[in-house]
Amino acid sequence: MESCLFCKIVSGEVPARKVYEDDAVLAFHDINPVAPFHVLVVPKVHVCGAAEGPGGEVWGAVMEGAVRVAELLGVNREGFRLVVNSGEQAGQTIPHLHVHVLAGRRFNWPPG
Ligand code: IU
Repeated sequence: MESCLFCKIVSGEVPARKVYEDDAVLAFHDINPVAPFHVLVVPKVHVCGAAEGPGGEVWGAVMEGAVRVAELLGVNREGFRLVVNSGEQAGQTIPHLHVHVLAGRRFNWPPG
């Protein structure tokens, strides 16, 4: 999708600090990290968000990518949090599906 920021990062038009890439997903450091490790995993195809019903193939790819990122960051044993914000009330600001991989500190529950 031409106007989508994350599509532009996927295509290379907008630079990002890449962590992991495969045929289906790209993972890159969040520009405004809220934890010592904060990486976004996005599907290469444009999907607006979870509410669109991405389907098992896309979900599988982004969640497997997220776990792969945790392994690559070396935080898979100590613990990490995966977050998907869906819609304005939940805090979604970029309308391209993304999983936040957060790690490196203790997280509260319930989230704010
Ligand atoms: P959200 O769940 O839609 O709120 O997450 C969007 C994230 O995208 C948020 O954490 C931003 O810091 C991040 N981000 C980015 O990494 N690069 C950018 O150029 C922009 C936002 I704009």
